[in-house]
Amino acid sequence: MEINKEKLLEMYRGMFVIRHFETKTKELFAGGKIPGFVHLYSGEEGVAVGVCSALRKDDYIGSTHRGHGHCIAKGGDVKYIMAELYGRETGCCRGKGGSMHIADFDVGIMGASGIVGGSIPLITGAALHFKYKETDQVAVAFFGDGATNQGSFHESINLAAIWDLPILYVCENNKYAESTSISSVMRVKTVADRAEAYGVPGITVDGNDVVAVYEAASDAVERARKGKGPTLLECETCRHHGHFEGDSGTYRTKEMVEECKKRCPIKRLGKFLEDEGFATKQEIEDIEKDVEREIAEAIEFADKSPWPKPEDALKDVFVTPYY
Ligand SMILES: Cc1ncc(C[n+]2csc(CCOP(=O)(O)OP(=O)(O)O)c2C)c(N)n1
Ligand SMILES: [Mg+2]
Repeated sequence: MEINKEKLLEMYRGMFVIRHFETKTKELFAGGKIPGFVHLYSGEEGVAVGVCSALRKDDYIGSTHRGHGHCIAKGGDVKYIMAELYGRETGCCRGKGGSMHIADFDVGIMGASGIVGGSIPLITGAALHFKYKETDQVAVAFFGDGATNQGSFHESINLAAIWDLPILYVCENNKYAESTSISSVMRVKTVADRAEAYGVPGITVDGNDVVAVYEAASDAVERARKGKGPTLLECETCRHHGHFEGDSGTYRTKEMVEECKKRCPIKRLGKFLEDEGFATKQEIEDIEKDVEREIAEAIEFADKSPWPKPEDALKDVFVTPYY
């Protein structure tokens, strides 16, 4: 597949935006600026950016509790996402969703979910809608290795298989569900092996190689758009931080985390860009500086934004007052 300089630099920028957003989120959470819970995506950027780079704006994704990266890669504005993390009225869900519940229909983010495996049936429903309406849009379900032991995953992929729905099931296999190693809760060797049971293609790629993810996702997207049905795409990756901020991380040795950091998808693409003459060190630094400025503006925007009004607490939420 032809991949040009522009696309490569766009993917570098996309991954760096996520990394810098997460680095700042870590600091802001520790400083008490962000309430609730955060699950950082650092280390896994190659998956979100590789997959979303193969999508159109009108395609839709379903995301997870570790969803900042997916939403940014799909085109979510970092200003509104940061404001959402802050719980402010200007957030993309008016401050009512927070870190784990980001949605923005304008750019095809159907929604993230704090329920493991929760968004898989929802985005499968979007794929059914695309088929029914005969649009050529594609849906993507992002989920972790742990979610592949949820019934919602198995039921959804089976329905998508028999109905040939235009969807990609993208498993981010970071080898852990909280502190549980995937090898202790799955008898088959790879998550992709599970595809055979549903009669769909199952592919495993190095999730820290953004170009490999992009190429595999592009093939699966083309298949889906042509009405040939779903693909299960397993992306092997690892997270740089704990499961959530505050996790003591005792189930991984320091060496394992160091090893993971060496596999950084951003450093890897940066080296490739320089080695292959796609970009100079200076061009890469310029991109990084520009991103740092963009994130600083997003933080300032969130910090200065108003809190939601108490009288709006029941607006835009699925609730029937019983008083
Ligand atoms: C239905 C459900 N069960 C349990 C939890 C608690 N929980 C939150 S994240 C998580 C692990 C998910 O692991 P995985 O799907 O591999 O995603 P990762 O965190 O590794 O990205 C669990 C068990 C939950 N949120 N929802
Ligand atoms: Mg996992």
